[in-house]
Amino acid sequence: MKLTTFLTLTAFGVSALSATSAAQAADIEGLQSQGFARIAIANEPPWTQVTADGKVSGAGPDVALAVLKKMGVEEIVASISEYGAMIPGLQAQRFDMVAAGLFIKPERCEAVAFSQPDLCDAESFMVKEGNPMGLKSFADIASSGAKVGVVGGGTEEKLAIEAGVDRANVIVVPDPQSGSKMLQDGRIDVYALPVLSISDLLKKAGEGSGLEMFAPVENTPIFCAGVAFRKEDSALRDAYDAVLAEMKENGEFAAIVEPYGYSAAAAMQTDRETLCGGPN
Ligand code: 6CS
Repeated sequence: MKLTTFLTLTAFGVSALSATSAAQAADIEGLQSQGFARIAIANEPPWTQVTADGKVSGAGPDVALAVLKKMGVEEIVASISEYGAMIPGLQAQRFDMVAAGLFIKPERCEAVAFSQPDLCDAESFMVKEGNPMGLKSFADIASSGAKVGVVGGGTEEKLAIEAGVDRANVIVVPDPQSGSKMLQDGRIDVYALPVLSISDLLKKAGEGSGLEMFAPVENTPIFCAGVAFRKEDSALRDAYDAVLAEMKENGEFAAIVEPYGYSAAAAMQTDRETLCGGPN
C-alpha cells in the first residue's frame, strides 16, 4: 500500500511543524485536529521504506496508518532517524509515535509505552559467500576479532557489545542500506540485521554479489517490534491497541504484514507484557 504522506528529512528533527504540533498531539483529539501523526522511521526495508519521491511505506508505517485511519487520523508525516535517536526524539515531542520496527525490550519499556507487537523476526548475519570466518554468533565475532556493521543504537549493536565484541570492532553504519557496500568493500567482515532486512539487501545486491546470509544467529531470540508512544500518552496507546486488536482478529493485520514476509501469527502469539518482562 503506497502512502500519500510527506517525508521530513530533519537532521535534528526540530522544526516549526514539530514545535507547533507537539502540544496538540498528546491525545487522539490532538492528532485528529492536527490531521496527521508524526512518525519516526529508519528506512530499513521491509520494516520501513522511502521511495525516491519521498513516499513512505514498509510494514511498520502501513500498519500504523491503517490503525490511525480507523481512529480518524488520515495522514502520517515521517522523519528518518537512527534507532538510537528515536526514543529521545519521541520524548522531546519531535515525533508522536515511532513506527519503525522498534523491538519491544525491557530497557525500552522503561522509557516508552509500546503497542502490542506487530512485526517479528529473527537475527541474521550478512557475510561474504561461504562465510569464510565461520561467524554464527556474536560470540564468534568477539573471538575472531571480526568487524561487525550495525545500525546506530539498534539491537545488534547491543548484542555485539554484550557478547564481548571489542568496541573498536563494532562499526556503526551511516544508514541501514550502506552496510552491504561496506561488507563488499571489506570495511566490515559481517553485517548484523534482522532476517527480512538482510534478505531485502541481498535481493538488491543481486546475483553475483559474493554475499550471503547466515540465519538465525545462534543464541539470539526472535524479536518482536511495536509502535512506541510517550509514557504520558498511554490513553492514545490504548486506543491504538484496541483498533490493532480488531484488525488482528478480522484478518486486516495479516493482509498488511504478510505480503512483506512477516508472520501475523508470530506477532499474535506473544504480547507486550511478555516482551517487556512485565506491565508497560
Ligand atoms: O529495534 C531495533 O533495535 C532493531 N529493529 C530493526 C527493525 N532493525 C534493526 C534494529 O536493531
